[in-house]
Amino acid sequence: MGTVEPQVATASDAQQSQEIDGFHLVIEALKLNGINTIYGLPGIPITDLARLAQANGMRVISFRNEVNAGNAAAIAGYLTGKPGICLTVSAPGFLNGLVALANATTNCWPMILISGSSEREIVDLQQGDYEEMDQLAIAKPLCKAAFRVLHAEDIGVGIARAIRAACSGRPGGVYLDLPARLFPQTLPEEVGRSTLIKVVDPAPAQIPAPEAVKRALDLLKSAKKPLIILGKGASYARADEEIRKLIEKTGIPYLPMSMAKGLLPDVHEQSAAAARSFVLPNSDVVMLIGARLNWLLSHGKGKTWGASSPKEWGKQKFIQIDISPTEMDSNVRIDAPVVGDIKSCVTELLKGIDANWPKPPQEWLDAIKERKSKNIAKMAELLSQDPRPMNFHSALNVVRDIVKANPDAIFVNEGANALDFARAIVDMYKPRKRIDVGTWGVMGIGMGFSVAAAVETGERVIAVCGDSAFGFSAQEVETICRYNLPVCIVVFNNNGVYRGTDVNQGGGPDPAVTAFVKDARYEKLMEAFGGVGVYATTPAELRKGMEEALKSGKPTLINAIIDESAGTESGRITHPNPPPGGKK
Ligand code: ADP
Ligand code: TPW
Repeated sequence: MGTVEPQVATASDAQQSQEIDGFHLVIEALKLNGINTIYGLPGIPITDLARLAQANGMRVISFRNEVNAGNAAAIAGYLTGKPGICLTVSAPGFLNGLVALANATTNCWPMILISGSSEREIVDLQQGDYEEMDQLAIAKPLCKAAFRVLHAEDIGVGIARAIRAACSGRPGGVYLDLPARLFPQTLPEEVGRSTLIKVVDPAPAQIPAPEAVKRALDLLKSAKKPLIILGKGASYARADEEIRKLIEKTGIPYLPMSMAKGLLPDVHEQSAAAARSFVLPNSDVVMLIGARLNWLLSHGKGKTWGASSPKEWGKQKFIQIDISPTEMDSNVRIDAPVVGDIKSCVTELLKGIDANWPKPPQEWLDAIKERKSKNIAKMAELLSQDPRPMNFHSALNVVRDIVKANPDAIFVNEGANALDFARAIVDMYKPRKRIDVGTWGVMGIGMGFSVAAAVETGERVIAVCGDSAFGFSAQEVETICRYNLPVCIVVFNNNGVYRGTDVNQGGGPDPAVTAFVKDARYEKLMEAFGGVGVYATTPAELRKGMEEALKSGKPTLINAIIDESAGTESGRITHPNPPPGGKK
């Protein structure tokens, strides 16, 4: 391998002489592996790769900024289980895409960032090539794996390795560096095609050890106050039926993490979501399925878990099902680790759960039920109010109804208050329908996720975004219009980050750091590109706008005017901004 000299040839020369070039080998290698969509942004040296991909039947979605193309690829990976592809130009385009690649890796989603790059000889001697950058070295620490292909005959291996690295074990982001000089290299057509690899079983099942399964079952059976927590790894694993059976056969209450909402319908009677702050500190045995004990679960200790001092840590016993063995004991002791893929693990657990399985003590179930009813009644009271201007609750009450009436639609959600309240208020009814800011709480996923959700699923998309969050990817409204995607964006406009009421504490003429232009007309952005813009100041206007958008499938942006004083700092996050003055 590695002996073919680079040739100076164009794509069309190669075809005439029964040769195949690097461009076509990359495209054929992707297609051979069932990858038919590329999210990217063209430019040197990958413009022709994108053109030829389109010419050869791939769907190529061109964005206005690579960050959004990258986010689209990342969520395409989550939604399909196949790596989402993002294609970028060298250096600056690559760096934009890298943000999303790092985010995909953090969230355990399969994605491949393919970037063109400058010539190795010049980059390594730092002689100042066009968009020079040692991209492979920069990508490596930020993703799961990184590869470079220098010779056309290695393209098949490069893409196969990238697919395997992205999908197998704990999924993640992979960087694939394709220098400009690779693309025009040619090989005899037959030789070239023979080097391509169709990856067999890219995400092999990982069966858990029988003793690990037994340990977990024994512990679960002994519980007096058991709880199951479902994370987005459980949604990703597509073990929907097995998980439903596990929950219903054991009768154990469960909590869905944000993107696991809908894995079972949120209205399921065993859902303890409305009693979260009761079940976490009071449970005795907790089974985590595809959820990490990171900040989103307060690291499994502290006040949230009823264990304020280190002495009390481990008050709960934990069972954890995860494909990554090193996830175990990352925050607190895991008493029964079950390492394997979720489908295999839950299937094995189900074998030990028969009709004689003891239901959780009624006292525990009643206590949860009581808490739930109280909190649901409190929420219903808030949702029934109809203030002017709208607040988060009255606007989300409309969104909640619309999502209920359109359970197949994908719900994209970002912001602080717009996120936290929507998570609590908007019920999901089917698996993998809610996609949001994920593990990092990253703003700016809105439009990239919306585009990919529409492209990959063919369903309607509802995106509820805070006005700050929306601004990060707002330029992709043009992309949504260009591809005529059925996306209904609802911007919760409260004139700023968190809220719009802050004032400059120095008293100068500049606005406060969190304040935006008052009463900005975001809907005109959509109208500028031929979509439908709606200005909504009442729930009735919001409802009408959303209903029409879902009916017509036309790109729509609803500027929903929210009371600028309604939001709280950082939403309801458990990690507030550190306060000034050294106070704890
Ligand atoms: P959440 O944010 O919803 O709590 P996390 O992203 O923290 O979820 O956790 C997802 C976990 O799921 C990761 O630890 C990952 O290793 C695991 N995971 C992903 N896919 C699978 C799978 N197919 N089988 C087992 N574990 C998986
Ligand atoms: C990439 C920090 C967290 S939440 C937020 C920012 C800027 C915006 C909140 O205001 P928004 O929502 O969207 O108007 P709402 O409903 O509260 O009014 N940069 C990145 N990610 C994060 N998380 C931030 C900054 C942040």
